[in-house]
Amino acid sequence: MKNVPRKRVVTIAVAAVAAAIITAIIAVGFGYNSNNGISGNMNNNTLQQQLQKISSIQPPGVNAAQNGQSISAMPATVAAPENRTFWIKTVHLDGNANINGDTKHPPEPFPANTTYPKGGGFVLSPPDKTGAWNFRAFTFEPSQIIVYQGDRITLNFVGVQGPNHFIDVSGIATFPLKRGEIHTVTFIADKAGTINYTCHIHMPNMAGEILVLPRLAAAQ
Ligand SMILES: [Cu+2]
Repeated sequence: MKNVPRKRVVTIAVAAVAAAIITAIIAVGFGYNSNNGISGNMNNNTLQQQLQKISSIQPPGVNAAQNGQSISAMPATVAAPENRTFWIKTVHLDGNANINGDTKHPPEPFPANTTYPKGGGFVLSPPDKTGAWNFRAFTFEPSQIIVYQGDRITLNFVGVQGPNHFIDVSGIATFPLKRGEIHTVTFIADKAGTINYTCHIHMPNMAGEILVLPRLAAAQ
């Protein structure tokens, strides 16, 4: 020690003490993690979350995103049946035109020779005194709904456009619906496949379908 400067000895001693403290902290830390129940449960939860993610991956052909609608309501996992509620509005789309045109629109001839499917779903109104004519198409909004087998489904039919409708939910319910009314139908989608909903007085285009996907992911 004779040749070692005093300052350096102090530095080494301080470093040794610091190392001992750090070692002790690490040792206590490991002991805490391995013996503490809360810490252990958190790790198990993380593992369960990972397993749930893996089990919720859907097989090819059951990709709901390909069907375009109601995607935002799709659950992340299909492990358990859910209550699922939809609001289905009666709608008519109107194409308005004028054989003479106006300042913003070119003249449009009346399609006098076009034929449409019978059933009331398409209505062509001839030009009035001003030359204005209209083509109307009835529909539901939404016209496609996707659920999983076993889900409890609530359909609220809302009469918004068109004074009268007569709606059939295939095999489940049939009822009239006037503008301003809401008619609710509740059922369990117990079979995979499709359930059609139609309006008898605006066919063939006032029609929709509920696509009931098999609960494959939950069984695997
Ligand atoms: Cu209708």
